Amino acid sequence: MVPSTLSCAAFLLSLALAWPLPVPHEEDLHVTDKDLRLAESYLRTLYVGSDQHAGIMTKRRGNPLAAKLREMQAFFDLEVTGKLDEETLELMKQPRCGVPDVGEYNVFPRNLKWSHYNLTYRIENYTPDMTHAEVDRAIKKAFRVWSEVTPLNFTRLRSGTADIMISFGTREHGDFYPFDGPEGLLAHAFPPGKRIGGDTHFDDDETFTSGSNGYNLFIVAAHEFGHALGLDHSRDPGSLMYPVYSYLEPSKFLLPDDDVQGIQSLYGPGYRDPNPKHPRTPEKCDPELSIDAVTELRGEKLIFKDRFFWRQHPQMTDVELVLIKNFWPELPNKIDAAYEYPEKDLIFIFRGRKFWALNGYTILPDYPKRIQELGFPKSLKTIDAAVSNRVTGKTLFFTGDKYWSFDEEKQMVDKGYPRLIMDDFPGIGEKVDAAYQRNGYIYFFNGSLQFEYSAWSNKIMRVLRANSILWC
Ligand SMILES: *[C@@H]1O[C@H](CO)[C@@H](O)[C@H](O)[C@H]1NC(C)=O
Ligand SMILES: *[C@@H]1O[C@H](CO)[C@@H](O)[C@H](O)[C@H]1NC(C)=O
Ligand SMILES: *[C@@H]1O[C@H](CO)[C@@H](O)[C@H](O)[C@H]1NC(C)=O
Ligand SMILES: [Ca+2]
Ligand SMILES: [Ca+2]
Ligand SMILES: [Ca+2]
Ligand SMILES: [Zn+2]
Ligand SMILES: [Zn+2]
Repeated sequence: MVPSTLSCAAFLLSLALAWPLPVPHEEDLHVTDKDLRLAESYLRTLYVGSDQHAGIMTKRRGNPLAAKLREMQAFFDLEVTGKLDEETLELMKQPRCGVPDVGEYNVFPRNLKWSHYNLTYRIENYTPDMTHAEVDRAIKKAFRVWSEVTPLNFTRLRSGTADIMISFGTREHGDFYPFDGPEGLLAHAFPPGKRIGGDTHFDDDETFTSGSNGYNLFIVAAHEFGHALGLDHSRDPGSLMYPVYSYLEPSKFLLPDDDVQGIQSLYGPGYRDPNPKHPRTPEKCDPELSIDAVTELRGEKLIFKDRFFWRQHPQMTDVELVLIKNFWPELPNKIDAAYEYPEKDLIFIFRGRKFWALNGYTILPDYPKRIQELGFPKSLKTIDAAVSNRVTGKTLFFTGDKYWSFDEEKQMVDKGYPRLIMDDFPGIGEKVDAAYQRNGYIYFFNGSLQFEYSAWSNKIMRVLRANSILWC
């Protein structure tokens, strides 16, 4: 085994600016020396395969870093420019695991897995950040994530050598893969094998917690144990094995389907899965796809579905799938409705009786507020959809079979509302899942359908599949 390719790390704790927001006025981008050093170290640590492996035998042509950069951009579904553009740089600043992303190029053989299913682990030392009991619980729970869906069985040893030796260390800690101080690298784990195989190290210059501050030890450990059992990184942003750290409340954690498929391809299913509901990442071209909410944001479209949204750049036909929490950690995991109010460069996001006002990444102070502050009755539990009608200047709120007209200037619901959707928007159905407007048309979503409605002539122009908004 060549440990050098197996080092696992995590990167800077910037609040997950996966793809930077378009700025209202394009600013000049200056790549600083610090950025360049970050990029170089990122690519050398995480995209090791292509030159250290193949490069041993064959001299590579061209610039190996540019080739690695293209690999990285392809892995993350970024535009493959081979240049250190802003989107790429922002992604490099995200906290993430440092196990290399390029499975195809890995030095160690594919399908490396344990040959016995009764694995042992030992916690060699502790972090001062948490009590011993908290660490023990987080580790045990992280193993349970995997044992519930496989025949694997994890037994804790308190002495001697276990298959998976777990320790906390800082900087150089005995395996020639030094950690990097606070932020950056979080942890690393070695794939199955003798001696160091399976071993999992946490960077104790991080603050590990059992909550949402710092890095949640359970989440980091569950990811690392995936490597210790033989999994590579996944490109599915909803998966646990996605390289970038994102917080999920441990009590609500369900192993995503992508990870279940991965681990079961190595070890098969378990005897009994107590939580058989494994969340699937939505597929944009699923013909049955329905949508939670849509809004424009500075010319882009954001299309919300479950824990995710797709970002659609105005000039590009491909879309990027992003976790809501990676963009706005304070927002809930699923939203009901969203609309943009461009006059103030704000978007409003609704979930249940609460709503948030956002300016780019920033949630305005004093939010969330309650929807009744907008003038809605106390009995109203949710907003289904919201859209700012550029033709009338009014914002429309849909809920059940009714809708309200809202005056942004006066911050008041207009008189005479709610009215029936059916009476004023005939043909679009008796409910609205999501709505947005563009060029004088309002697009209403109902299940897997989308109605293009002319706000000028008050009639349906076209009926489309909901997923045509994603270029399907
Ligand atoms: C695991 O199972 C193997 C074979 O069944 C056995 O030889 C070994 O002692 C077991 N190890 C532990 C730690 O239970
Ligand atoms: C797991 O291992 C423990 C201890 O060796 C044993 O008591 C238990 O029955 C095993 N469970 C399974 C599902 O193999
Ligand atoms: C809207 O969706 C509901 C079910 O989700 C369906 O019963 C209804 O017919 C749809 N309306 C239209 C106009 O397609
Ligand atoms: Ca080991
Ligand atoms: Ca670190
Ligand atoms: Ca909705
Ligand atoms: Zn990893
Ligand atoms: Zn280590």
